[in-house]
Amino acid sequence: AFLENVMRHPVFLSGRCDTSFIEDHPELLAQSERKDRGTKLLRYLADVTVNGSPGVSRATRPADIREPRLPKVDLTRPRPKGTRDILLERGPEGLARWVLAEKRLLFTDTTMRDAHQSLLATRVRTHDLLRIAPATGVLGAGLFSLEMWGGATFDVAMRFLREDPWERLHKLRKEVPNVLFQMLLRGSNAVGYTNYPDNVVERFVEEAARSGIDVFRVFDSLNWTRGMKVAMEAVRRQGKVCEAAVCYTGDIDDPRRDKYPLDYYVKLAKELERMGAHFLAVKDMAGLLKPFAAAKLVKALKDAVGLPVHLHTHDTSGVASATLLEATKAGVDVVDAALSPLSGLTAQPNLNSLAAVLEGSAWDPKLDRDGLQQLANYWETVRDWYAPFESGLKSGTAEVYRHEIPGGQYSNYKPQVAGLGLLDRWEECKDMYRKVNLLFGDIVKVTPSSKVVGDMAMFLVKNGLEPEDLFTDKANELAFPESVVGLARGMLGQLHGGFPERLREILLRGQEPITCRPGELLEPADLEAERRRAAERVGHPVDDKALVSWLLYPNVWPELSRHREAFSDTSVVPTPVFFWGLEPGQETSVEIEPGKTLIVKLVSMGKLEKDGTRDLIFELNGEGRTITVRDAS
Ligand code: 3PY
Ligand code: ZN
Repeated sequence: AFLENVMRHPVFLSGRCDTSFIEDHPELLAQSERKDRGTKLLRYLADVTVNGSPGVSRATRPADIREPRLPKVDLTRPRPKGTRDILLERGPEGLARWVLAEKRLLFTDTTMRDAHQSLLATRVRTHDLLRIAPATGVLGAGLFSLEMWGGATFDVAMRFLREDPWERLHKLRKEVPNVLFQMLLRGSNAVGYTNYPDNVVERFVEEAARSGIDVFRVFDSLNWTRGMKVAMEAVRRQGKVCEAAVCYTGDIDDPRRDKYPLDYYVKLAKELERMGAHFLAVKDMAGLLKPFAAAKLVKALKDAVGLPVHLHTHDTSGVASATLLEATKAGVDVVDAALSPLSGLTAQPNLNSLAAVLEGSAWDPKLDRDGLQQLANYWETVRDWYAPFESGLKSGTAEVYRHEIPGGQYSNYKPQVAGLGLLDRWEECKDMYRKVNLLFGDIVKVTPSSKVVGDMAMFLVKNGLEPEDLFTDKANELAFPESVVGLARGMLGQLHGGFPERLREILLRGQEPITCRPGELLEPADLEAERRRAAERVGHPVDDKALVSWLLYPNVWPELSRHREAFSDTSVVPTPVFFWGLEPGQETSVEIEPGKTLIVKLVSMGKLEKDGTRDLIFELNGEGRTITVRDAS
């Protein structure tokens, strides 16, 4: 503490005192910092052991915690050349030309982002990603890209996992220098749920590009292309790959669903090509694209634009592999799939199986199938640790064609419904989601518009209402969810076909809707003033990345910072210990930085004292330590 005070002293910080003794002996500082980190980590372990981890019940601890087997790869040799080398040599246009010329079907592996977002509520931790990253760079060197960031990962990393998403990106990039890193970017909603000022979106893209993202899949939650422009241009300015997405909804093969016919997607694709996309993505976030429709859609898009077409879908129905195979026959260039243990259901189709099926065909992806199996074996074991976040869905379901809930939302909607005490009415909540979509005029549902539909559905079920009730006097007494009013006002952009007029009047209660781009109404953020505000809030300097975290998540990021102050960086704690703490007698090792490992053993847990605390006795690298913790359990 004394040293901490010295180091924080303004005179010391300004460098106006003679610090040569400390400078000559950096080992003293390092030792003291390490000791401090050790104590903070023990505090975390004591706290989680006694009080548990929020949202993680003790009952979900696997009886037998197995260690995954790491593939044996020779990391002393340079990584095999991969797609990132092509991007670095030829630029985004050169990469696109290379893809168009490839006969192979190329794959994006979504294991590190969408797959766990869709199956495990985005809870997979940096620790587990990082352990398999070096082997992924070797055994997965034939992949087009690894989708490993963006979407909900940014928020969940900070909010629930208490880790820094920028550090995740930075560390993974170091381990995988050869394969393209891909992220999902929600246009002017960046990696959040609301519109941000243009300069915030631009700063975000700049930092993400600088930190290692190569391919930005940009979409707008209403397919409103004006909402994508700022982000797309920012990506292009960084010299990175701008992959613009059309979000797929409805059914082009169903004449009764004529709001989104084939022509709607073709027009959008042409527009995105004009706006400067290097790649075109079809983002089928709920898995509604049926196999034969996929063939028609891909063919039409390939005829309409000169860009590589990249297909993303979800396997909620159980037939998404057929969709990918039909798309392959129709000439799709890249498809998204996930390693087998994190594939299927609300996630992507099975990469290992597809690689096997396509072997020897005209589209043979020429992947290292044995290698991918070894990666899959790792994830099979690791998934057990995330049991608390499983959605409970056991089989594919045709019901998705009715409710149209995106895969990434499904694993989130259910806990939200449970949180409102409505789990016994889960069927009703899913059906209300369908009804609300129709109430809004059949809209594109993807974050954040999908969240609005979910919010309204839960609101109606909770209040015992049906959509029709909104058109009666009952509506006057209701406090509608803010997100719903925002959508009706135009705060997420403009809906294809417009927002239903009568409903809009009811929701807005006299407020004027907007027709401009919401970002135009927001003043640019004063970045340096925000940096000062953020620093004041957390009591330490704020670098460029932390500033962006603050701008996007002004309530969540300070919590992460507080967690760090109290417990140090807990992303290095092994996952079962992070979620469930230690049992008396159990030992764990925590690598706090490369080559520096703490061996921690919980010797015993003391009884509950009158003041509501307990003493936990640990051994830290063999030395006895007692930590007193408040028992709030
Ligand atoms: C996200 O925005 O997080 C999505 O995965 C949308 O599909
Ligand atoms: Zn998805």
